[in-house]
Amino acid sequence: MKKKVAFITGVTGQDGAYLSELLLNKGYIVHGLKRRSSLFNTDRVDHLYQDPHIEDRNFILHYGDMTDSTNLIRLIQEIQPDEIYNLAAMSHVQVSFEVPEYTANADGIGTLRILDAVRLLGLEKKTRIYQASTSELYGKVQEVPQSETTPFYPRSPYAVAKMYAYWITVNYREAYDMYACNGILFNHESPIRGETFVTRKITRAVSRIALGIQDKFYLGNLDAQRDWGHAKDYVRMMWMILQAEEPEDWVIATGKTTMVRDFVRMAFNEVGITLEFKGTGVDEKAFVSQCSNMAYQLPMGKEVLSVDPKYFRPTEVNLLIGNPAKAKTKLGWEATYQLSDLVRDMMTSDLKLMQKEQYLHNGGYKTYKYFE
Ligand code: NDP
Ligand code: GDR
Repeated sequence: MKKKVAFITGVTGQDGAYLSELLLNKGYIVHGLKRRSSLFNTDRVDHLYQDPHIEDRNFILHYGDMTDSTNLIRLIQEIQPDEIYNLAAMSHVQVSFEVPEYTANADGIGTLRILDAVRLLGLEKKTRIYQASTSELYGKVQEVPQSETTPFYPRSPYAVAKMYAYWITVNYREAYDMYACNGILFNHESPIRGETFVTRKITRAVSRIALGIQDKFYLGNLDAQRDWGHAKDYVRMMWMILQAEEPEDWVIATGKTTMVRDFVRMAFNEVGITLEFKGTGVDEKAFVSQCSNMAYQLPMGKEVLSVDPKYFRPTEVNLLIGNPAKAKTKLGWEATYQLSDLVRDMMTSDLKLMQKEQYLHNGGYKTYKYFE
């Protein structure tokens, strides 16, 4: 039987890496779009890499960029994909306030470039398209929990760009009868989550603090509430969306929400450290109140976390909680990871990574890597 061919933009990102693994295991040929950068940026997919001299490769990377139409058209023409997963994006909400125009170009118009390439090449009936939409579309709370029918109120240049991408996907589906779908995914994390998203920033910092190679760390809004799932569960649903009979839009979430502050508590609990939070708003801090694991003993009362207003966003999304009922009833999708499993997975991985750093640190090498 002829192998299915998928094209993944954003293949070097968190979701791109997990989705590539999933599709390769299902027997697909996977083509991925990677950006040229001055250093290798393929860490997350290096384990899938195949020497270009091998015949019949099933994992092939191509240089390209979401801001370059001719490149996208040429690649789609060459690859003739059965499925396109458009995951590429400038995906950091806070950074989008600093690079709004680029974000609109890559995340918004970039999606149009993919849809239009498929149309121009006459692949409307062959190629199915998945668009990585986001719970950030809901923004300012209109309704909880948020479902496919909840009105949008985007609160950042990122969310506004993704709103354009959402609607242009719907429009191309309706105007040209294309199989194009939005997955409205709530936050999903993993051990390979980008280092500046809040969960990974927390699990890295907690690991370093527990191992004695960092003193404390800083966060912004500790009251924000997010519906956090595991990326492995969510990429499975991306594939399921493109196998459904009809093209539709889907909310993917766990249906539970947690405050940033409680994610911090859970991460410290993984190393047997209990925290006490004192103060409010910009004056809030967290101190060690108990250490129950002999391997990670910190002085009682040690300050390990402070709020730094530089991480506050000009407009914030305070509460996200999704209703995945449609995905469950129509496609049988359910999250298999609880938040506690996710935190454990991330902490186990970051503790291992940071032990390497600790080794270098103890050997007198400077290991501090700048991260926001
Ligand atoms: P990441 O930030 O980990 O990955 C983004 C990917 O997009 C990277 O491969 C990046 O390349 C690539 N990229 C960025 N800009 C361009 C560009 N101009 N041209 C080509 N490639 C580009 O994101 P995630 O894997 O977490 O998310 C995947 C998608 O899902 C994104 O669109 C995101 O906005 C969306 N999303 C994510 C959610 C989440 O919680 N993770 C929730 C809802 C939606 P490089 O490695 O070179 O930077
Ligand atoms: P989000 O994720 O903005 O929801 O977007 P992020 O992890 O960046 O923030 C979540 C919440 O934590 C608060 N916060 C901090 N965030 C960061 N990054 N750094 C901090 O120091 C910090 N302190 C508190 C934030 O204010 C926010 O409320 C993610 C991205 O993956 C998007 O691409 C995706 O679309 C959405 O999830 C769903």
